[in-house]
Amino acid sequence: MASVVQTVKAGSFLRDAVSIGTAATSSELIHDAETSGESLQRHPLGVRPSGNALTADQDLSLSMGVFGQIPDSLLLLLLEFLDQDALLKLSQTCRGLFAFATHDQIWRELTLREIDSEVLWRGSWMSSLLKRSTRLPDIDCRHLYSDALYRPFQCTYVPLEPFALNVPNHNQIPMLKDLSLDEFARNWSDKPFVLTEPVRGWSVFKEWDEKELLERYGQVKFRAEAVDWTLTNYVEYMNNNRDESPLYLFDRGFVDKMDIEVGVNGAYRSPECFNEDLFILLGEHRPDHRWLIIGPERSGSTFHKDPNATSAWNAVIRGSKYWIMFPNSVTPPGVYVSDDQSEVTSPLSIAEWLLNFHEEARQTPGCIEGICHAGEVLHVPSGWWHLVVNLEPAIAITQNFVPKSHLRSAINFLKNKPDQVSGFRSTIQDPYALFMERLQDAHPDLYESMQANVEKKRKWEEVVAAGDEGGADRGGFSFGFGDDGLEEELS
Ligand SMILES: O=C(O)CCC(=O)C(=O)O
Ligand SMILES: [Fe+2]
Repeated sequence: MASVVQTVKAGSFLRDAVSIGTAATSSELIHDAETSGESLQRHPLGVRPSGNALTADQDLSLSMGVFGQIPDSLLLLLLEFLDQDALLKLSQTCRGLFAFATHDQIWRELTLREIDSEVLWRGSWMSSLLKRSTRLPDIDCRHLYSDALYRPFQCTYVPLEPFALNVPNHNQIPMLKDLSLDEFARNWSDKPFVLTEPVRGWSVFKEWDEKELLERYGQVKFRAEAVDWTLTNYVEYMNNNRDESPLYLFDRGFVDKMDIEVGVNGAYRSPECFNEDLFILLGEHRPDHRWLIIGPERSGSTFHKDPNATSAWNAVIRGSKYWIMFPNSVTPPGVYVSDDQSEVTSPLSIAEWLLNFHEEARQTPGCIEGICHAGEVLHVPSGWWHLVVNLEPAIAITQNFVPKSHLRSAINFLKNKPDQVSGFRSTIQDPYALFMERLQDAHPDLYESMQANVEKKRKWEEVVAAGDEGGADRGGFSFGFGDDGLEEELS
């Protein structure tokens, strides 16, 4: 599931991607970064970026035997295949291999791969897996030059605020005090915006903070990427980890787990302007559509589109989130998408994307950005790319919905991309057929107009196919219906 863009809610699951890597950094560059105010954390063992090897008179990789000849990022990948005993033995062979075999990212992979049950967080993945505190001995690795080891530290400590500041005027996400259902349908269903006031009456907004949640739900298990951890354990992790891409709590079952009511008299409710939601017709068969999101600073979601061509709102209860978004037709810089959009590859971490692509992204036409603060709700229109990063520890609730203006996109998605449809229970064989049946019962007029649309598309495809017969080469020009193209062309 990891790399299928449309089939996951959270981009944080899309991290099995290619590392594009930051430019090799020399010690002079490190110095410059220090004076320019960029974060410059010394690697705990003193490992330095690979550029330093060019002028060095010592090199620890020369004593690593055959391992010293393998590119550092490949070596890390190979070490991920070892078990904990082998890693510990290897770490005792020489200083260079000590740095590689104790690299905490490897221990994270090992833990997440090997341990089914909950692992008690002890401040690092290595300590947590070994079930004891493992303060690493102070071994001097200043003469080990490795971007693969150094870069995650650079990314972990890079300050995020500068990326969220000085947003150019034309990129600014609109901030609205309030919006009616009607105004939303008329003018706003295709545009990102932030509602600045809707959350204030919610009891979750008044009551939820870390302390309160721990008291009430400390022993409840929530999903954080591939693991189910108690909230107490997750909060320990959240407050004391150095992961470049922190594990993100993203739980779709929170309403039941926390035993809360949703709606007018409930703990929270959808803001009025988002209340038209045609996926309600699916009743108990509707796909996953609401999530509790908790994460530390630096956690967030890498670029993705929301599932099944739905729109979403995202309410920040605590903390703040920086959002950067692009319309359907603009693939964000640094993101690579397969033709059918089922595969998305982007740099390994959010910080890495920010360091390498944020500047270019900001200048790309269509870019929309802004900060959503506690008490505010952000709208993500159907089909929009978005990357989100928590600027401070954050709690949020998000919900997906299908307004009438995006009904065609959702239907086309269910019909034409069945392999990318997500969130339905496995007992639902044909989500498209089920939805059309429900639509026909509840809104026959709407059903008719959607059917007419499908018929127009079928005829169009016949015409195009006929034109294609004979194998004429049309050169560079191609003309077809994407999901949204269909909507634009035929509505
Ligand atoms: O809060 C986040 O990390 C963003 C979640 C998201 O992608 C969404 O709500 O659609
Ligand atoms: Fe999303």
